[in-house]
Amino acid sequence: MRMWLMVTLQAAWPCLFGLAMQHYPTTWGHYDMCKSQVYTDDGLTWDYMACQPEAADMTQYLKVTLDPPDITCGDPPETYCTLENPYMCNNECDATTEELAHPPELMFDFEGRNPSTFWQSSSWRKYPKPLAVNITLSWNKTIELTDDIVITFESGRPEQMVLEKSLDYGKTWQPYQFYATDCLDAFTMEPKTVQDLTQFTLLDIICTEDYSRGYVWKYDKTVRFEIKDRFALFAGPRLHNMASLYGQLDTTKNLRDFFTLTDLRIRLLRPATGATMVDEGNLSRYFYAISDIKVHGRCKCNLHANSCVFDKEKLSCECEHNTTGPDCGRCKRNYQGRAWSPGSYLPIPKGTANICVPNNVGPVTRVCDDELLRCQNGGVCVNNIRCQCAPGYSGLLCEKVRCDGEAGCPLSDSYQTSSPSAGIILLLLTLLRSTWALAL
Ligand SMILES: [Ca+2]
Repeated sequence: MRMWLMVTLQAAWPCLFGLAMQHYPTTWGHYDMCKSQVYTDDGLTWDYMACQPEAADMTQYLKVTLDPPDITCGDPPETYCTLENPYMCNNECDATTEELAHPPELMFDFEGRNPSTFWQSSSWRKYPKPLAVNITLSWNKTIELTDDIVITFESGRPEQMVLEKSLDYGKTWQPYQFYATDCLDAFTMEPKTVQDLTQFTLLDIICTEDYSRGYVWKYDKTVRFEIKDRFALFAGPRLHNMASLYGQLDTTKNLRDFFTLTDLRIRLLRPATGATMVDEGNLSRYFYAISDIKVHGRCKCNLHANSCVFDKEKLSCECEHNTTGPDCGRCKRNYQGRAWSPGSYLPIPKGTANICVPNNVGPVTRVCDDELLRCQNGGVCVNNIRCQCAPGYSGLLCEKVRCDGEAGCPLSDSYQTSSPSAGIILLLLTLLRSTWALAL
């Protein structure tokens, strides 16, 4: 079992947390602890707080799917030319030879070696039919982005591309950003950059020409989706005011959802051509090749877990606060004393845990006992929280005769529900509850 970010010993946390705070006072990660033990008048108890897993490289946990599935180069083997020099044709791709194969997993392996490893598509040999490729990254789990998505091309960057996301495991898709050398021509959208966005237009979907320039810019190989610039609209240019961002994330569901996804899809629509005319005599100059994709984020656990495990090829939150589910999205059985709610980032820095509480806790919800609050008509008091009524009776203290008939209850039954004895019992119950409430 591959595990990551497992719960660290509670005792070690204050020390580690203190160190982290010293060096990175304003970064993500204020919410590392879900609970801590504190001394109160009642003795040692738990103090609960909002918590979330640390951000990580999410490409370790994804499944990649290509459409069309046979679009990877090398079957049959092909030789490619460079875009810059059509006579330089020494890029060979052969799926049957390890050194010459370019499978999709090479987009997610360790980078930093030279030459880099990369996935490559087959060439645009069917021109003028479009060379369209969808690369889908699936986590089978909701995750939250914490840093820019960065796609590094080994080929020229595409002339047209769309980055999309799904929040429902690939059933529906929404665009994140459009990329083109000419936004108007490709998508009938005015070109914009992330710098054009404001706090009010942060969720706008834009088309940018920043990442699609031709081979003149061949040393600039990356295409980005700018998460940090969007955060900076609330948190300031160096993200120094994260409280402001957290406050917004807490109160604006749309904003939180914007950075949340289960799948990403890179739709490559037109490869780099470096010119307005496509050289039909040498179509092996045109293809896509990607050496690296960076997706940094964290499991979405609704602020109810500080760790996430990867087990049986699936991520899931290690839920605290009496919650359960892959995203800690509901209360555990027997902990449904109040409606489930996500944790809250506010107040800074510990947030609010909004834990799930046991069903019927405390004296306020005491329903029956063997002295003053006796169950009526042969009912039995169960754990002081409910009367188990004899057949034919219902009500809090089994004081009512059950009437199941369609014709309604006979008059005598109605009378019985308001009989003096039941009335006195209910009055006593109300009085006792008030007394308890005052005592609290
Ligand atoms: Ca690589």
